[in-house]
Amino acid sequence: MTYTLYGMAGSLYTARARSYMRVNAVPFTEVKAGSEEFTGTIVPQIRRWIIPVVETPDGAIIQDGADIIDHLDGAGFSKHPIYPDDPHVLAVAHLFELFGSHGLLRAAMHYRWNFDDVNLPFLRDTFRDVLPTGLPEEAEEAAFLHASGRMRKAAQLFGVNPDTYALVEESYQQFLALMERHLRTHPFILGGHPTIADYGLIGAMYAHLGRDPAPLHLMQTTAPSVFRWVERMNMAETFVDARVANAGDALFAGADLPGTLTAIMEFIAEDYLGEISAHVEHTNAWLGEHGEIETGSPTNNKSMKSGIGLAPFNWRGASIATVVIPYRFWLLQRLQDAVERQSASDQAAINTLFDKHGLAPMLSLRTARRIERKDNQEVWGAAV
Ligand SMILES: N[C@@H](CCC(=O)N[C@@H](CS)C(=O)NCC(=O)O)C(=O)O
Repeated sequence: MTYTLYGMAGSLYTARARSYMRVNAVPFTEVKAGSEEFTGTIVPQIRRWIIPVVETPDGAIIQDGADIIDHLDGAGFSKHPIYPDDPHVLAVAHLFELFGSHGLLRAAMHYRWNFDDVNLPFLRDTFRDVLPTGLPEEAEEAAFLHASGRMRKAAQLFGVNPDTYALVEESYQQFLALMERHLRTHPFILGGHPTIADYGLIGAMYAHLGRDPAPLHLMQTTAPSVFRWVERMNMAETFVDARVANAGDALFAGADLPGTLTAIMEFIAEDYLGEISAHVEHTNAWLGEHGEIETGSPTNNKSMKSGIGLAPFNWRGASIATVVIPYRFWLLQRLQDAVERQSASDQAAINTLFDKHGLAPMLSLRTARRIERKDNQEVWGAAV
């Protein structure tokens, strides 16, 4: 009954799936993505090099963090519901899933790749996970330079460049301070147990920002409660902390959410709404020029590649352009679909809640075609 997780210790999206598997005590073996098993057997089946991939005990193969978590949730592993029952809190959970898995990329990439004096020896070792085993030293160094060079380029595609370094640090340190304030009294983002909100955030907060030496130091010295949450998100044991014990297992409910949480929602509005809006606008213009795309055809998008180009927008006073990743629209749809399933009065209440915190457009921004997932890939859906 053992699962196999193919991934890498320093991979953001592997961290999301691994966190669910650890917290919920899923029996699994982790196999590095540089292994012959992964490149020779798994990659040909999913037709692209991408991690994480999970192989189930009966041989099914699943790529994508959200799909892996949903599959394991469906198999009954979740110790607590990972989708909140309360309609308001469910919508907020989806918001954090989207922001968590894509809104922290600038911080993650900056704090990994622009602190070479502190980070580089550690990264060189961590990247051995994606290299074939037993390479001679020189070949290993060449392969590391190649892989890290790709990632340094990817950082630029996410908007990290010398002109934005200071802004990226300002933004992340604000976020960290808000998270610290919240997690000082609440064990998880939405209350007493982890949900898709935590699993969305843990990718960047563990793999890069809670593991690479420079940002780990920042987290431990300025946000100790966030660091403890990162630890909790990587263990199966229940940990009772006197400071947060009163919370019990329950999640928040209703529209009256703690101020420490709504402050983070307002941060997301300020920091991320402009970017996702620009991406939707860019995509709709691009789709207008590409009427030939057939329904069901792959978006051919790897997260690090500029599948459908760069979208310009203003971020904290700077003009930047970032790579448009269709997968984000799939997560945005999950939020909107979850809201649309609610009663008319709950939908109105969620709108009011999102509007109050500057997030109303998150519920209405739509690409002209849906993104679907088929055979472990993102594909274009029908026009909406
Ligand atoms: N939507 C996917 C994204 C996975 C992803 O982008 N993984 C990165 C590593 S963290 C990757 O494999 N990139 C391909 C590459 O570097 O070529 C998921 O959430 O699982």
